[in-house]
Amino acid sequence: MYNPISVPESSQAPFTDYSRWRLLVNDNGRHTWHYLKTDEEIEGWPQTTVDKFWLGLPTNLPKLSPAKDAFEAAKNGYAFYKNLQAHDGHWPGEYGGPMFLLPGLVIGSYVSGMGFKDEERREMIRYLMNRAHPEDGGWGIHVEGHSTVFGTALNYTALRILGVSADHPICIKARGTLHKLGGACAIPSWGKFWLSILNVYDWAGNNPVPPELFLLPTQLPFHPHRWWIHTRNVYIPMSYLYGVRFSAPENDLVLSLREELYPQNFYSIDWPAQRNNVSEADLYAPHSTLFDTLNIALSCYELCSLPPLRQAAVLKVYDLIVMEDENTGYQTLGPVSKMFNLIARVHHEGRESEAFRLHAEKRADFMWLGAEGMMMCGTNGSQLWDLAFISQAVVETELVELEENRPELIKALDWLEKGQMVENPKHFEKAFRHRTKGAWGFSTKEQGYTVSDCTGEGLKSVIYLQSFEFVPKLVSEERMCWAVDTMLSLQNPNGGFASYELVRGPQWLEWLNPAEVFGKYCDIMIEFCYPECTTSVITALSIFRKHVPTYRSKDIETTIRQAIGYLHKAQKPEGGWVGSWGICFTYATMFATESLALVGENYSNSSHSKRACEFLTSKQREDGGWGESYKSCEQATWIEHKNSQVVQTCWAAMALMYAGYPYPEPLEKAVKLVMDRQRPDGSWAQEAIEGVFNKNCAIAYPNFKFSFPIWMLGKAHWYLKKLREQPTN
Ligand code: LAN
Repeated sequence: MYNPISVPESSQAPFTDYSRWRLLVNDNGRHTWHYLKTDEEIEGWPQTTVDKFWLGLPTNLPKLSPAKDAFEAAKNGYAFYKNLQAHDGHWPGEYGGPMFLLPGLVIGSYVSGMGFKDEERREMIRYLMNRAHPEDGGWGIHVEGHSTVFGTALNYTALRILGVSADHPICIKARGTLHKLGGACAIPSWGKFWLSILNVYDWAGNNPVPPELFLLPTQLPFHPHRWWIHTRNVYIPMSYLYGVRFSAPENDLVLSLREELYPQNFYSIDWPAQRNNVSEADLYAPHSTLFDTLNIALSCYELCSLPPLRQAAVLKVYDLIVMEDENTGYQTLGPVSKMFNLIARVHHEGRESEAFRLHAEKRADFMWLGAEGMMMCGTNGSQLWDLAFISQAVVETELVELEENRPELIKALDWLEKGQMVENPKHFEKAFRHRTKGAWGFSTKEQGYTVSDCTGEGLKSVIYLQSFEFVPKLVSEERMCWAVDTMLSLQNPNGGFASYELVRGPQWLEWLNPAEVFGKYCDIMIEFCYPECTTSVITALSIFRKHVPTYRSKDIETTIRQAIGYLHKAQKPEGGWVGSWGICFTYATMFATESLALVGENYSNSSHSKRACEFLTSKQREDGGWGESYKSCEQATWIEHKNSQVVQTCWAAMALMYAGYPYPEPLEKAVKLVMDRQRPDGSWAQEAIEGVFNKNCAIAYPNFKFSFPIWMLGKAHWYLKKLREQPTN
């Protein structure tokens, strides 16, 4: 355990002095939090509005004149939101939600011998305390989810490592819940893995994760390079750590956790019998019989695996780990691979290595201090994504026409220019990577992963912004063409677009989903086509071809046609599209009707658009809003949230406008609701969580509560005006 820390029983007030925290933004989008210790430091680095806002301190921004119409409300919204732009042009933000990431940060750092600053530890403890469910003291897989063994055992362990005593009320309560749920034996596979690394669960209680898979010929349909990139990039370091059976040394904390985490005697547990033991509270995607059978075979292989073969496989995956670190400036693809890679690097090269130093430096990019304490984010930020939406919003709403709104847009374009990837990865095919030249990723250029829809939204934003005279033309036409090449390279035979790569593996691989808590026979083992990703690409290509009609025009035409075909097929009979990355139908349907409109399909001439509108209007509530629970994504069916939500109301209203919905009432009611919920300074309050991944895990997009209301209100103002001028019958 790091040195014991004594913390209060109540976590409401910060455990550190919040006036001393600063967000450092550098290197085009990197953001890291720093605690200033001395008065000189404080004097030299005053706290900004961005700092204050995200820390939950009063921003004291002025009250604005009350909006008389939707355009004025959008204008007020942007007048507020401008203050949250960082000096480099992007809008930083918190990216929390999943509750299994902070334990990875803490366990991974601890076993690698990487410390934390005292203030960071205190605020991580506070975050975990604030996020414990008030009724039972446990944690779920995400902030809004019910308590599970996964969430409770891992976050409990994190608290203990961070220095909280087992006798603290927060630990006593959480331990009670953990034991009621079955104790750590019933933790899902990823939890078993983390606890084994810490040496508080036995490796024999894990299903095998053999690195030898990477020695197989790449032509095989199940070779890991064909898996979804997140599954692959987590499997790679896991197979290294499993291959070497990494285990932290025994110490007092380890010995004590072996007692605390289990209702039974740790030393009498039959470990092999625990491999498939998963508590009911956690089980979302049960193993298939095929997977269980495969595990029996692999377990037999483990008993007789040849040491030289194992050694060769371990070195092969280590090579992949090093290439991934170098390709991403040590950010890696995501927060889970980040910590697994770190442990593997330290195991292989030691704590004095350059790899340790670089991993330590970039670990800070995932640690975000919010009003409730310090968390581990879902990525190293959502820089491109948030910037792209607000830039398009300002253009589409005509807020851009106001002189006062222009400086931020120039800075945003500058960020986009610097954020575009202009080369393929250093380690390319050898590391199984897709091309990156011309692409934008979800966060920063350094992270370096092409995402289909981020490239689409990035390109759209550039074209939108550069169409104004006051904006310098920073991104050349040649560079836009590279983005188009990348997008075209990502279309699948069914016309759809997946997230980072082409779909490389067969659908039946989903039967080998080991995760238990994610996906359900789809979306986790292999790439998968998503309506949202497909539509961003369609809209970007449609806008690009208006701008540069000569470049690969036939390819673009065919791509769009096939993508629209995919989109038509993906529509649910009721009229909506299921969202995979936002909650849920309102999100995906907004993207879908936008792309249908760009190929000329709307309410009056397309049964698809019409059905979409009818579906959405049937879900509008009395108060004019829409509200769906994150459970809609888990179950792929509309499930009402208890309250209507500003962000979802905006998505639904935008969907109707893209579709050219001819009746004003639903939109007027939506506008009224969103205007009524606007605060005097132009902002909106945080409501329910907005995003999701792997069907089961919610993730926060707190910047959406600004970009989408601004966008919807501004758009609705002009749309309703036009409708009133040309009334339909
Ligand atoms: C994200 C965030 C952004 C998201 C969109 C761009 C919105 C989407 O349209 C494409 C997929 C993508 C890039 C995406 C993929 C999965 C991510 C990276 C995340 C939801 C953020 C966190 C999540 C990642 C898998 C979390 C780590 C957990 C594991 C299970 C590895």
